[in-house]
Amino acid sequence: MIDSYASEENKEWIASASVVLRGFALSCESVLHTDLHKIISTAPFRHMITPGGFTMSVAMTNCGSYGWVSGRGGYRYDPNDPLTGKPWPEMPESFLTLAKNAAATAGFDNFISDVCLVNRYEPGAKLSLHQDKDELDFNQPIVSVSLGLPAIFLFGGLKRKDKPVRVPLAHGDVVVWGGADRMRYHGIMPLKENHHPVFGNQRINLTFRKAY
Ligand code: MD3
Ligand code: FE
Repeated sequence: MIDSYASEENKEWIASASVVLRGFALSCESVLHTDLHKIISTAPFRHMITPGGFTMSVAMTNCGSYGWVSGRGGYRYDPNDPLTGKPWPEMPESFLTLAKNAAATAGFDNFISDVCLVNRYEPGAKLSLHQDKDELDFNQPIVSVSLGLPAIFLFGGLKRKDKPVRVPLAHGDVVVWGGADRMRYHGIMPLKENHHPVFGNQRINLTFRKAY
């Protein structure tokens, strides 16, 4: 864990149980990049279909014991990748440790993630306001790692109509969401065209969850 995070000054609380840890993942960006490439060589990015029949603009893959999948039949966590019928790639140690350390820094001890959903945003891709409610235990936090191009995160309320707050997220930022904020509506604004020296013309988001 980075020393500077021993201090409360580096934690940007955006709600009572949600905190932005600016640059928390910077010290491990190269191992994350290497491990991400291993994952996508086995389980490539794909554009999933929503239950309503639309193709998502965000491309996704997973690693860990389960993966989040969407299709005409709805959303679910599946131990196997539907593209190959084989288990998702194992969660790399670098991912597991980063998520655990970030959660602990935010006050959520012993966060053992069993799913990492990997989202890839190319320019124009967005994620509409939604809630994450496919997990078993809503007392478990969610940890999100932003890599590559910056994006604007929309942080809404518990009702869809609540006006969202805009939170800019940059390469290396980690956000931990839990407790009272776990069921808030949230989304990502359409990604702007840009270039990142390591990740290129895209934003990668690692979303760590405990599904079961
Ligand atoms: C806030 N991903 O995969 S970070 C998602 O950047 C998702 O790719 C976004 O929303 C992304 O479902 C946002 C993760 C996130 C996840 C759950 C939350 C933020 C959250 C639950 C409550 C509040
Ligand atoms: Fe979400």
